[in-house]
Amino acid sequence: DNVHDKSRGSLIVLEGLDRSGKTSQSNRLVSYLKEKGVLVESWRFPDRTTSTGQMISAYLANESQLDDRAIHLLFSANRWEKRSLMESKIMCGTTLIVDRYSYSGVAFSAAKGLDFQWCKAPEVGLIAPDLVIYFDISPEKAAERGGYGTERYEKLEFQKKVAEHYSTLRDASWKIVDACLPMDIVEEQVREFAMACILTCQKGKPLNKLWS
Ligand code: Z5A
Repeated sequence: DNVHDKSRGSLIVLEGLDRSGKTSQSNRLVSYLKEKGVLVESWRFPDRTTSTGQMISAYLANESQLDDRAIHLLFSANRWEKRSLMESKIMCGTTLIVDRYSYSGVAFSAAKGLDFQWCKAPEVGLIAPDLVIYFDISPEKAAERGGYGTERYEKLEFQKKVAEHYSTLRDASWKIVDACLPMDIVEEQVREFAMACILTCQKGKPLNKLWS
């Protein structure tokens, strides 16, 4: 009985344009939660360590070419192959802080011109995040941050389209942070959103499925 009584962890997803600060804030949040005694792990998609992840990584680095739909499905498969592990960790009480998830999958592929609903379809049934934090920054401001590297999607015009698709995906449950504020202020807001979410999940909020 004790096993079933144990409260679950949360699935917290960070989304935003390239250079919006997700990686920095994910690291800060995970350290903070660890200090608070929360069981927590830092995750990111794509997970470049698996075999699908290696194909994705080569594609992003422009070392391989793939059909737009094929790469879309690889990104999705890269999440599906982690689904059951994510579920068991969450149900055993671990909170996952995840840098990018299905919303990136849809926003980036739709920005290439693929049909929006077609892009959502393979994501349906994955674990729904308990909280999505969106790091809001204009594509121009993001591009100013150290400039873009050589990865495939790091181009201003493309990031503008990605931003449009993110606004279509956004719903009332998303927490939006102004990613142009000083990092310490962003960090403070992210902590508050995360702590509130973790408490709600501990109190028994059910784990849902995405877009179903
Ligand atoms: N992709 C996809 O197509 N389909 C999918 O399903 C998924 C992803 C999951 C993976 O990139 C690419 O794959 C991505 C989407 C696509 N392509 N793009 N673009 P990734 O995850 O490997 O890389 P990234 O997410 O784009 O990470 P990034 O470039 O490292 O950005 P970030 O994590 O958001 O930002 P950061 O590294 O924390 O910060 C960037 C810089 O800004 C850094 O110098 C910071 O010190 C600075 N910074 C951060 N916050 C601030 C504030 N508040 N003020 C000033 N400066 C700041």
